[in-house]
Amino acid sequence: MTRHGVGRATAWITRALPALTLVFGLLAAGAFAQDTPLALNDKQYFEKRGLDVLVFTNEYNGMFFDEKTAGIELIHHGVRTVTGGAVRLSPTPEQWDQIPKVVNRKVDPKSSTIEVTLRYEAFDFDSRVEVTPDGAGFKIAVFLDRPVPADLEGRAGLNLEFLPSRYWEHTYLMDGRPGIFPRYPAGPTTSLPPEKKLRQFEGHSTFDLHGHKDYIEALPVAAGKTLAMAPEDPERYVTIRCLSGELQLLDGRNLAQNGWYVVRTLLATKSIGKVAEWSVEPHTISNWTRTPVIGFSQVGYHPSQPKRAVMELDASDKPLPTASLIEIRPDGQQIEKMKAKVQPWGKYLRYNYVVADFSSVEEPGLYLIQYGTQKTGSFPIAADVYDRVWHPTLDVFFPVQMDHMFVNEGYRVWHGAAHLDDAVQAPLNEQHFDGYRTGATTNSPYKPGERIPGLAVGGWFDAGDFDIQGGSHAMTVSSFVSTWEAFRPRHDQTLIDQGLRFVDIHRPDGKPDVLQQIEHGALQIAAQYRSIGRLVRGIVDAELHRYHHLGDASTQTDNLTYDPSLKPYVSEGGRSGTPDDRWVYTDPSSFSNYSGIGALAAASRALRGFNDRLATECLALAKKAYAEERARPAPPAPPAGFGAFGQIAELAATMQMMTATKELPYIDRFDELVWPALDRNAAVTLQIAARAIPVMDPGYAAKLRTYVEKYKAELDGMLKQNPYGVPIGTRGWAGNSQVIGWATTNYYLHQAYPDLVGTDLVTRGLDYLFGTHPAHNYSFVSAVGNRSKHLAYGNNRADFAFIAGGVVPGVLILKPDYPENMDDWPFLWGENEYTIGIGADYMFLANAAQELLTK
Ligand SMILES: [Ca+2]
Ligand SMILES: [Ca+2]
Ligand SMILES: [Ca+2]
Repeated sequence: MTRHGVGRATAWITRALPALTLVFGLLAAGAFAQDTPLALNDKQYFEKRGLDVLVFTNEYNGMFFDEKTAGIELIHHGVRTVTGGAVRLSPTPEQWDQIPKVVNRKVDPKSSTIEVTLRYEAFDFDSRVEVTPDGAGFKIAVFLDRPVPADLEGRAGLNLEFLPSRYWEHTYLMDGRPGIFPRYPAGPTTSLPPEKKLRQFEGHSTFDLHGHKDYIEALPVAAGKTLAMAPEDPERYVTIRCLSGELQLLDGRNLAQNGWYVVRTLLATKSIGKVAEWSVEPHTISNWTRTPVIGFSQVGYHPSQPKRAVMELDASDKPLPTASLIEIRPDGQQIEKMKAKVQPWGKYLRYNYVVADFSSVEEPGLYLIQYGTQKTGSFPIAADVYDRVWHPTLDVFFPVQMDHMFVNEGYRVWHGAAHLDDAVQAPLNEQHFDGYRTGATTNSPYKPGERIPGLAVGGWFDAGDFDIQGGSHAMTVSSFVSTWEAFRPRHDQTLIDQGLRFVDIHRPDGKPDVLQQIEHGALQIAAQYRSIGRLVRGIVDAELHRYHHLGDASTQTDNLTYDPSLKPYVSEGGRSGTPDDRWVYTDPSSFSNYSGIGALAAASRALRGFNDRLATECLALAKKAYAEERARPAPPAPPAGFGAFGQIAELAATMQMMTATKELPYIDRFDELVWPALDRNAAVTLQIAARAIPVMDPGYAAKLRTYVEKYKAELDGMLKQNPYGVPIGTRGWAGNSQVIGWATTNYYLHQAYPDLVGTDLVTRGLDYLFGTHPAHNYSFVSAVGNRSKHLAYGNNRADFAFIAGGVVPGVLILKPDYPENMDDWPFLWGENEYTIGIGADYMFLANAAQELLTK
């Protein structure tokens, strides 16, 4: 129904006025809401046409706390508009507020009930939440065996959270009293004394005391017994009736930009049994069918490459027999260029998929795809479609991520020179909120709290936050070097002046930008090895209220060296009494050290002839650290979360060392490590193994071939698992990075074994990234392709904006079967957060595809 197949309610409304009028007519006649009850399906959620009710099919996971993907949730006319249904302890819970643990989940098909027992360990507080179909909707009831603990009286409530972007520009009725959902948070809030504050994660606080010790809570925007949300919009209309007590409507964005609208009822106190109950009726449109998503590459296609459109269809949609490729002529005429037979693919997750293949059309021009009455946006077929697709990543995304620099673009300053007060040794036995941790020793020559010299140089903000993360930083440097060595892009659109800490976007300075970025990364890693002798785990804010910073990076700390003899928020002589200098988390693991060594060795090669002094120092630091690491008796295991790469970190470092030096001891060590690594996990090892071919003796490639043959055989099975023919991950962070890594491995294997691995296994990774994927068809690279991620979790997410060239994680598969990438709400990091590693890897893949298709 929408022009581009992106099923958004607002688009639906503006573009489907006649249909809407018809629906309102039906509504007035009372025939609008279906009376069909919800049914419990075999995937353990409640279902009817236009509505799914999930009850803790997804749980709060301890990793990043409240990710807005857990609890009672609604998928309403195809969109997950509701999350977080649970007993919660604050009116509008923040990310780091306490989350309940699911201690029991009971699905009873006989009574059609799902019941979960939730526990707050810190308060020894258990509650049971029961969801049962009721009329056209469902009931939620909360039961207690013991009364609400005294500390939580008037605080524990039944909460349900509604996605602001789907409800703003909409209205509500509370007991018949009309209101407009606040477009921007406008209170009300109240300040409360700190002793009333419930402990947040590990005792950290999201509130910047700044000498003011109170914290804030949201107060209701409206209160009453019955809330009709968006009664004007048949896709979003939900009625909630409170069967005891009072309903409150609150706006969580008053506390945190990623807050949602919350509907809440306080639990009855000093009693047991049923302490809260709602009747919830999400309205459904009769025979509603989700608009098909036509997946295609928003960037377009090289004439010689396969051109597959993948259509994602509602389970009750009937596939059409054909789809058309329409050519758009210079005179504006649209002419059917080809009619393709629509091939059924089958079911994947919750949708049906069909495929239309337009590969035979090779004539350059502008095209669109028509499926039924639905037309996609237009896209080119041309030999140069990949020429510039990586430029925004290098021209804009990476400059914006540059730490310790002032970054300008035209009339706009992205941020001032940040973190000039870096950095001090982190304390012992510290659990940080961004996953960092220290143990009983500092693993460095420095005492806790002591200044580590020389770190206010180079480096990139890791992601949508502002920390320098050692591991991803090292991989980014290595990835840039791969791009430089394989493709030598002399692209220069950025001025980077390290002496003045000044960056100007779109202003060439005569130096290749890739080399300048390698230099910027190497400056930080070399500084770490110079001062500490190894790669750090991270350099990050000590306090949560600073870490969650959004805005100009240079205002995150005061850029002044901490001096404990001064009072907080007082500065004097370039020193400050505010303890905001960032902490350095060191890392004793071999994995980490080898990652840093590999990056230094790689940088030393690329920087030779560009910055000889730094190149020489990088290689010397790498050699010294490599020798020390090899001499360690029993290196500790890689930290959790680094998966298979932990096992091959030494292999990767050794590959970089032997490529840099061509010295026999490194080559021998590589030969010793590579075969057992291939036997253990060929999929993660093959890329490094293939890259070593030019350095190894001629027999090496022949021996490696058997592993490639085996990989290819396994690949053929894997490619049948979904209609896109790429590996789609199912973890809590979406899998674009794995898709890029997989396609890049295929590029290296194609170089050495073209008879085994074809070029389509490389370009398909980009097709996926550029729009041929589930959920919607935006390109996952902001500002690349006709339509792309225009909202994402960059450090400007509070502005509902994007950073050109940033690459997002992509489609998250929410259990059990819902592929999601929110396109109107930037705050789900697992779907929308840019990171530096994926950006650099994407640049490599884009260059690789261009090379393959033009040679
Ligand atoms: Ca981070
Ligand atoms: Ca430049
Ligand atoms: Ca400071």
